Amino acid sequence: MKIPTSPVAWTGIPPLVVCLLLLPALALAQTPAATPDPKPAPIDYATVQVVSAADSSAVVAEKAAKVLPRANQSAWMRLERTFFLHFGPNTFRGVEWGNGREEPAIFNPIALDANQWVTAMKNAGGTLLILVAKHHDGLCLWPTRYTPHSVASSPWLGGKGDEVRAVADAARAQGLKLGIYLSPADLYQLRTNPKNPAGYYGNQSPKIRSTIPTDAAHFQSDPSRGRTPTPGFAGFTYEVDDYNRYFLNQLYELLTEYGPISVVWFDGANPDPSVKQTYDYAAWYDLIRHLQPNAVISVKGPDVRWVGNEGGVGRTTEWSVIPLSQPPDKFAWPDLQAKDLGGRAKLTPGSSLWWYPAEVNTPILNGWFWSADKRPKSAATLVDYYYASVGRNGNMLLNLSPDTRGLIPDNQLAALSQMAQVVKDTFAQDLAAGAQFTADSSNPANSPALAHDGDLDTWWEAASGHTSATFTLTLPRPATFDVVSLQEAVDHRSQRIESFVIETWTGSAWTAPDTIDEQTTVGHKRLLRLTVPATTDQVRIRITGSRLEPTLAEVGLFKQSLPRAPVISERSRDGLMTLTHPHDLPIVYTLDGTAPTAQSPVYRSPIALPLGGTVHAAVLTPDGRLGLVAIKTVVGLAPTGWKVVNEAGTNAGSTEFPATNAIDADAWTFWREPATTGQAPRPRLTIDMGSPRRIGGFAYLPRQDWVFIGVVDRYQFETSLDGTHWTMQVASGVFGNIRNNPMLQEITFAPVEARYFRFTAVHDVDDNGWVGAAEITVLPAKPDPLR
Ligand code: FUL
Repeated sequence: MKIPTSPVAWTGIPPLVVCLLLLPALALAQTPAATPDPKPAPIDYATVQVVSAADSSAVVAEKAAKVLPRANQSAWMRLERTFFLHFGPNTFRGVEWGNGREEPAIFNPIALDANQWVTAMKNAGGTLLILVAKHHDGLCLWPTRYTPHSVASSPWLGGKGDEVRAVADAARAQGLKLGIYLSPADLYQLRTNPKNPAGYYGNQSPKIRSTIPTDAAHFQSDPSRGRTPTPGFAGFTYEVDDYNRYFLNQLYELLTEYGPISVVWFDGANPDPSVKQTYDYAAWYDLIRHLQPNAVISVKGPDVRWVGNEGGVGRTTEWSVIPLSQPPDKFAWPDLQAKDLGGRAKLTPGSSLWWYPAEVNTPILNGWFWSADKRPKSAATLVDYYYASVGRNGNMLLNLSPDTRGLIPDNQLAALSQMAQVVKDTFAQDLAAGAQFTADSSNPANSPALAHDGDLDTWWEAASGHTSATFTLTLPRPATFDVVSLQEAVDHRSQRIESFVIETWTGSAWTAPDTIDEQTTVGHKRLLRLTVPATTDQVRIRITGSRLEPTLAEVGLFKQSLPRAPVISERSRDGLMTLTHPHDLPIVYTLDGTAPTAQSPVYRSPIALPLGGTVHAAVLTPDGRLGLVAIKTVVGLAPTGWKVVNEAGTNAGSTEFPATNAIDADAWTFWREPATTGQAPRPRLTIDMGSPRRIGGFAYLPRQDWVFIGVVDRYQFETSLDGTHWTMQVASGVFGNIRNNPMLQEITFAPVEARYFRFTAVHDVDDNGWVGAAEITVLPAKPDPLR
C-alpha cells in the first residue's frame, strides 16, 4: 500500500502519468446515466471507455473505436522488433529454472561481451533489448546493495562485473533501447531456502513505512532511514513488507542508475508457489511511473499484454482494445489466453475497454537459457515468427541465449542474420510506390494518398458514416507481390477494421488470392502473405466490417525475397517423413546436418528416420536459387510396433484419451488420466518396445494445444529388460518452465539396455487434476567412443 502522500520530492509529473493516475476519473466520466438520454452525449476519444448495460450495439462499437493508446504504448508499438536476453546461473547448470540454492561462484563467463549481444540484435533490425537482471533463482546480475547474492560475489571480473551496466553502455552506444526483466518470484529469498534462512520472500513480515531507496544498513532495523537518492531522482515512501521493500529497492537501483529504461517486464511465473508472497504491484507501478515515466510495464502490468504462448504466434485476429472485467486500476493483469479477446461478443456491459497490445515472446532455442543440447530455430521458422508477431499486430520479442563463455554462439547468430536478411530484402522495395490510391469514399481531410506517405500520423479515412469501404491501388505497371502490409491510424483513431478482403484485377475481373492468414483485424501492422505470388496492376482492399469509419495509415506491397521453406511433416509411427511445398518446385534435402545445395538429393519419396535425426530441406527455383531452408529435428526412437503393456490410473483402458495416444507419433492426440495426490499411487504407463534397445534418455511431449490440463511437471522414469525387474533411471525430475513453454522435454541418463520403460506422472502443473502426454519416447544412447 502506498502511503497517500506524494513522493518525497517529485516535480514535473508528465501528462502520461497524470493520465494514468486519473484513470478512475476517466472511467467514471464514461458511465452513462441510468435513463438513456434521447440525445446521448458524444463519445470522446479516451484511454478507457466503460461499456454500460444501456449502450446500444452501435454505442459499444463506437466506444471500442475510440479507445486510444497511451503515449508510452504508441512509442513501444513502433519498435516492432525487440529482443530478450536470458543469461545467468541457469546457463551454467543447463537448466531452465534454478532453485535459489546456486552458489554465485557458478557464474563465471570468461568472455562475456555485451557488445557482441547488442551488435547481433542491432544487425537483426532490433530496436530494444530486454535484459534479465534477475531470474527466478534470485542471483542479481548487477552489484545490488541489498543482498550479497549477486555478481559481486561471483568470480566474474573478480567480483567487479556489472552485467546491467555492460549491456546499458553497449545498448546506448549502438542506439538500442533498454528494458529490464526483474523476476518477482525469487527462490533465493524464499523463506524455506536452506541457503538463505533469513530470506524475505513469504516471511510474513509486517508492512511498515519504508523509504525507497532504503539505507541498506538499516533495511531491517529502521527502513524509514533512506539513503541519498540517485542525483536527479526523488525518494519515495511506501508501506510494505520486507520482500516488497527489497524488490522496490532493486527496482530503484535499476531505474535510476542505468539511463533511460523503456520496458519493465514482470513475469507471472513462479516455480515454487508453495510459499505465499503478495506483490505490492500498486507500489511497484507507482515507483516506475515516477522514475521512468516513458517505460511500458509489460505482462504483469497495464501496458503490454503477453500474447498467451511462448511459441512465437500471435492470433490471426488480434485486438489491441481489450475489455477488462474491472477498471484498469483494479485489474490484476492475468494471462489472457483465449482465442477471441476483443471481438464484439466480448464487449459486455461493465467491461472497461483498454488499449492493451500484444507482445509475442519466444526463445531462439527450444528454451530460454543456453545449454549444449538446445538447438536454434531455423531462419525459416524465425521468418514465420516475424510474420506471426509483427505481422499480426504484436511486437516480436525474440530471446537470444549466450553460452557459458558469455557469447551468443555462432549457430544462433547464423539463423538470426539469415532471418534478418530475408526480412530486409523482402521489405526493401515497396511495389506500391508510384501507384495511384483511390477509395470509394474519403473524409475530406484524409485523402487516400495519405496511406502511402511514410507517416503513421497521417491517414486515409472513409467518409463519415461509412463502416465499409473499397480502397484501390492502381500500379503504374503490373507487379508481382506476395505480401500485403496494412496499418491503421491506431494512435489517432484506435483499432477499427474487423474484416477485409484483398483482391487483384485479372484484366477482366476481381479475384481474391489465397492468403495464409484470415483477413480480419489490422491494428498497428498486418502483414498478409499470399499462398502463391500474384501479378497484377490493380489491387484493392475491400473493408467489409469496421467499428467506425475505417482508416489506413500505410499500405504496401512486397515480394518475399526467398521462396518459403517446404513443409517437413511429423515423423510417422513407421519413422517416415514427407516434404511438401505449394509451388510444386523440386525440393532438395540433407540428413547430415549440413545446409542443402542445388546438388543435394531431390526429394522423391518419404525419408526414414527411425532413430531420430535432422532434415534440412529447401525448394530449388527454376533459376537455380535455393529457397528458405526448413529444418526439423526429430528426437528419439520411432514407436514402430510399440505396445502399452500397462496403464495404471483410475481411467485405465478409457477410449477417450487412451494410453496408445502417447506412442502414436501424433503430437495432436494425447493420453490423459486423473492426477493423484498424497499417498495414492501415481498414474503410470508401461511400454514394451518389442526388443532390447540401448537407450540414454527419454523425451516427453506435453499436449500441444496450449491447454494445460494434463501437463506433467514432475515425473519418474524407469527401465527394464524383462518387464519385471525395474531400474530407476530418474528418481524424480522436474520439467522446468513447462507451464509457460510446453515444448518437448529431453532428459538424458547413463546408457542402459532396456526393452520396457515406464513413465510415472508424479505431479501436474497448476494442480489441475489431470496428467497426460502427447508423446513419450526414448533417446538412443550416443555411440560409446571406447567401444
Ligand atoms: C517465463 C519464465 O519462467 C521463463 O524462464 C522465461 O523467463 C520467460 C520469458 O518467462 O515465464
